[in-house]
This record gives sequence, C-alpha cells and structure tokens, in this order.
Amino acid sequence: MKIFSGIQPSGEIHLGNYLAVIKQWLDLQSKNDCIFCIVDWHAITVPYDPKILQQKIKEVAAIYLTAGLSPKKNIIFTQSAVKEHTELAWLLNTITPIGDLQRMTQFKEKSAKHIKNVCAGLLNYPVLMAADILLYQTEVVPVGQDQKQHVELAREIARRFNARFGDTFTLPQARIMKIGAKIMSLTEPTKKMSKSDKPETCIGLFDTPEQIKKKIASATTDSGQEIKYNPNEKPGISNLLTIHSLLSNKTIKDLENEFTGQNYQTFKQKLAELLIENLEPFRNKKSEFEKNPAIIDKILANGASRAEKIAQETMEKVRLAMGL
Ligand code: AQP
Repeated sequence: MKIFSGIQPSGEIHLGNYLAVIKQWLDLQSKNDCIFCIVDWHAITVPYDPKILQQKIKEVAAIYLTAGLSPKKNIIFTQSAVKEHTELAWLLNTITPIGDLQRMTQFKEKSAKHIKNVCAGLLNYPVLMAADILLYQTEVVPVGQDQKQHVELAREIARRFNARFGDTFTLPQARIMKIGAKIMSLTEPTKKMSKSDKPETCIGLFDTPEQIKKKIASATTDSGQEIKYNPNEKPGISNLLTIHSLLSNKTIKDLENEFTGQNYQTFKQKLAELLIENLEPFRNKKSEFEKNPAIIDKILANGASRAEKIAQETMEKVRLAMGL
C-alpha cells in the first residue's frame, strides 16, 4: 500500500503525535511504500518564529529517526523542499468550495484561538494537505482522530477532480487507531493534547525524567480514587489509563484489575516510571543528532529528491488533464 503522513514542526512533538501516529508508521513501514513528511508549510499558517523553524524541522526529523523509521526503506523529507506541493494545492483550490473549508473543525478552532491572525493559509490548510496526499497517489493516511475530517476532504477533492478532468488521483482513506486516536491534555482532559499548548498540558518526547514526574503528578484527575476507564465521567484517569495501556501493551481491563484498591498517586507514579523508560531513547539520541546535524540534512535531501520524482510524475498528469 502507498502511505503518506506528516507532522508539523510547530512545537515539541508530544505523546499524542507519538502514540496515535508515529507508532502506526512503525507498524506500517516494513510492508508498505511509506512517505513521512515534515509539513513546514502547514506550520506557518499560524503565528510562528522564523528564527527557530529550521531547528524545529530538525527536531522532528530526529524524532522520526529515533523512533525507528528507516530512511532507506521510507522517504523522509521536508514539505517545502518539493515545490509541487504548492503547485498542486493552487490547482486543487480551484475545485474546492469555500464552504467545505469554512466548516472544517480545525479551521473553526484555530481561527478562534488566533483571532487577530486568521490568514487565508489557515482556511486553505486542508487543500495543501490534500495536495500532500494526492501527489503521491496515497492509499492510506495514518492520522489522529482530529485529522480524519481533512483526509475525508482530500478524498472528496480527489473524487471531484477525477470526475471533472478524468481519472488522475487514487482516493485516499484515513487510518486511525482504535485506542489512543485522541490523547487528551494533561491539565484539561476534555481537550486534545496539542503542541502549541502550555508545556504542562503535554509530555514532550524529549522531556527529562524530572519534567515527566512533575507533569504526571500534577495531571488533572477526577473525583473519587478509583482507577476506572470512563471517558465521560472520569476523563482524566481514562486518558492516563489509555497512555499506560499503549506504552505497556496491557489492556485497559488488565490495568483496572492490576490497580484495584490503589489510589491515583500510586498509579501516576507507575505511569511516570513507564514514560521515563519508554522515552529514554529520545533523550539519549537528541544530543547525538545535535552534535552531528549533517546526518539529518543528508537524509532530508535524499528524501526530497526521491519524493520530487514521484511528485513530478503526478504533476505532469495533472497539468495535462487540466489543459495547462
Ligand atoms: N492529542 C493527539 N492525540 C492523537 N493524535 C494527535 N495528533 C495531534 N495531536 C494528537 C495527530 O498527530 C499528527 C500530527 O499532528 P500535526 O502536527 O499535523 O498537527 P495538529 O493535529 O494540529 O497537532 P497539534 O499537536 O495540536 O499541533 P498544533 O498545536 O501546532 O496545532 C496528526 O495526524 C494528528 O492527528
């Protein structure tokens, strides 16, 4: 299968990105043709600091590699290195109704959050994402729950293009984890964990053991002391149980049994230990890549030239179909 997926270099990659998305990539990489992108053009649709964007791109690449994605087997590259993404996005804009973009949940949420800075790029974000996906004739897009709507729109744009200009694009579909598709904020467990939120709301993959202990200890829990999964009535402990289950590979039922009669504090201590152990490779490798940034530059340049070849083939078909 042809797989495409990406993460924005818009902050520190967190546990939600890792458990819901990067772990899917690790499962998919051996048997599929995978393209993993660092989607920097998406990250600039909200206010950002140009001085640190390159550093953030490198950090995301370091996380992809540390997690275990093979740069030989997969194509790993930065979106802005392949100009065809913007060319296709422009062309797809011409067949995308504005109403479809205005009803996107992410647009509504982000435009409310950045009320003084709602740029056209934020509205057109899903069209650029459709271009990212369709350029590579993608069949499957592993994402978190929040991006499902954008993948569905990409599919609809592809269907509309094919109907109007002839069969050109593969129709993509989202791949979403049954458990952990939406990891919630540690301090407001009814909200999604988000890169651009305050540090105490999320666990970053490079967090130190001290930071992890502190964040988990102060994570919002619910009334009572029972370790029970019930996202409606106990969103805090349910989120922590989900995280534990994904890291320990134990079912939530097994965890409920294991922690019967124990209190939130004991559970949180065990979860912090588990996180510290699981994230150790990220902390260790970070300094290795920082000492030798040329490794990452080389991998991204190689990935970009492999991606560009596929993107150019698709664009030839698209231009021909559209009479350009
Ligand atoms: N909390 C989450 N739980 C599960 N999956 C998540 N994803 C993001 N947050 C969670 C998934 O991670 C992938 C990459 O996300 P993104 O970088 O494209 O942007 P995002 O969805 O907007 O993520 P953030 O963390 O909330 O970033 P900011 O704050 O910059 O907007 C996607 O597949 C996403 O579903």
